[in-house]
Parts: sequence; structure tokens; C-alpha cells
Amino acid sequence: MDLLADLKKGKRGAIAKAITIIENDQTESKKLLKKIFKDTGNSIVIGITGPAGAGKSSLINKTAVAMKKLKTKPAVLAVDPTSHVTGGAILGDRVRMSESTDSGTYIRSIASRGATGAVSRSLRNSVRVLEYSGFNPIIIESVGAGQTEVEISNIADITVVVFNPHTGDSIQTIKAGLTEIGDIYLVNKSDLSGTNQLFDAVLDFIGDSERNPKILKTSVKKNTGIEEFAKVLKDLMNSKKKTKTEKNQERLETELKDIILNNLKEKIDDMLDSNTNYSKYLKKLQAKKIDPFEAGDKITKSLLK
Ligand SMILES: Nc1nc2c(ncn2[C@@H]2O[C@H](COP(=O)(O)OP(=O)(O)OP(=O)(O)O)[C@@H](O)[C@H]2O)c(=O)[nH]1
Ligand SMILES: [Mg+2]
Repeated sequence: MDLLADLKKGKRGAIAKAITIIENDQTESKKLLKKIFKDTGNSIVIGITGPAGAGKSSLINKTAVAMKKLKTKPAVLAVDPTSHVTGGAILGDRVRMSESTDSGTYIRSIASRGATGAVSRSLRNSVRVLEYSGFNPIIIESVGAGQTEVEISNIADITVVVFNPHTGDSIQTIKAGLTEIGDIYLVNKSDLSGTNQLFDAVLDFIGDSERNPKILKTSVKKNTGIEEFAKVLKDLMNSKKKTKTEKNQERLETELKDIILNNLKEKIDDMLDSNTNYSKYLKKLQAKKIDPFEAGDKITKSLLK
């Protein structure tokens, strides 16, 4: 099987295989990246975040269909979806998002386990596979709690924060969400009571923000607000294209530094094992003849000689 040719054709099996490589096999992953890298960096990444159960997956399902009608080709990466509704998260999402899959949207779950850096690495490179395969935009769903949220906003060109009245999102959660870098704030489940209060509260908090984010109401249940949401996204995709090049350059620099620091860390870790200064100063430290900082500085200096 010619993986690259099949990826270019957007074949699902090939995409699944490539992303599995990226998640599990560093050596093969590097080989793959070498081949596809030139043809990446051109799709807009939309991060959709919000509390568990806010309706992100349901919303993405409908929105992907609407975006398809607007002549875009969306793909979805869901970061470790934890649906409390079905228990079986991935299967549940697949069912929930089946409408958009039928319309040609590619949907894939990405594990959020592992080191912080590892998650963003596999996300970033999975995005690249999807870019190479011709998808644009690439929508990333993540639960807005903890570190993944921050990572998403580092990767995404457009960030959408989803709230809803049903889960009783407190003003506190909203505040926390609003200090993030949302381009769009969505009050989903607008068929439920409390929607207007929540909408006003969100409006209040970001009313005088200079970024001028959009606030929208959607209901997946009643199928309202979704076409508008898709249109806003499409417009934002166009306007973000202009700033994307510059952002990409910055991100590439950060990525490069990350890789170098990681490589060095691994190398130095190995070196310490056989370093005589290291064992010497470690013993001194353990005997309390030297303090940790002094020991650290001495060893570092000898390493850099
Ligand atoms: N009433 C109402 N319920 C909705 C709406 N959108 C989603 N739901 C329901 O809310 C529940 C959670 O929806 P999901 O789409 O799984 O939410 P999620 O944010 O992806 O959840 P996690 O991935 O677990 O964080 C499901 O039972 C949906 O049917 C809506 O607009 N109105
Ligand atoms: Mg979900």
C-alpha cells in the first residue's frame, strides 16, 4: 500500500494508519513527517473547548455538516472524549457524530494520556496528516479543564468556548473560560431555561474586551444557530488566513526549541549516569557537605566544559 498516495486521496484507512503511527511509533512517525511536512501548515485549526457534557460533540457533528455546505472540508480530532452519557466515549461519539461522518467528515479520537508535551506533539502531527490529506478546517474537540485546554489554544487558529445553562456553569467557570483566548463564545443548549441569563453574563464579562469576540446561542436539539455559527467560522477562517503565516513561524520556532531541549535532556540524562563529577557531588550533597544549588551548578559547569 502506498500510504502517501492514499493520504493525498484522503482515504480514511490511510489517515487512520498514519495517525496511529504518529501516536505510537516515534521512529516511523519521523519518517512520515519528513515526507509530508512540506505540504502542511495551510489549514485552519478550530479548537472547540468547554466543560464535559456541554454538547461539543453534538455541536461539531451538526456544524461539520453545515460547514461542508459552505464548501469547506472539515475533519475532527477529539482529544480523549469522556462522555459520561454513554460511558463508551469513543463509540458514543462515533454514533453522535455519524451524520457528519456520512457527509465525508473524518473523525478521530486522540488519547490525552502521556506527558504534556507528548499530547501536543501527537495532536500537532495528526493535524499535519489531515492537512496533507486535504482537510480544512481541522476541528479539535477538547474538554476545557486542565492542561489540554491550554495546549489547544496553542495549536488552534480559532478558539471556541462552549457553555450551557444545563450544567449550571457558574460565573466562576465562565470567568476562567473568558480569560482564555476565545474567538467565539457559544451558549449551547439554548432550548433550556437560563440561556438568556448565561448569555448576558458572558456578554457582561467580555463586553469591553478589545478582541471583540462573538457570542452566539445554539441548540443542537432544536437545530438553531448552527448555520450562523458555521458562517461565522467560515468568515473567521478567511480573516485568520492573513495572520496565520506569522503565527506558524512563531509556532515552528517554539516546536524546534522544544525538540532540541527534549533531545538534550535525554542525552544529558544518559551522560549523568557515567559522569564522575555527578556521582562525586551527589555523594557530597547526600552527606550534606554541599547544598543542592551548588552541587547542581558545579555539575552543570563541568558538563558544559
Ligand atoms: N437539550 C439539549 N441537549 C443537548 C444539546 N446539545 C447536546 N445535548 C445533549 O447533551 C449531552 C452531552 O452532549 P455531548 O455532545 O456528548 O457533549 P460533549 O461536550 O461532547 O461531552 P464530552 O465529550 O463528554 O465532554 C448529550 O446527551 C446531548 O444529546 C442541546 O442543544 N440541547
Ligand atoms: Mg464530546
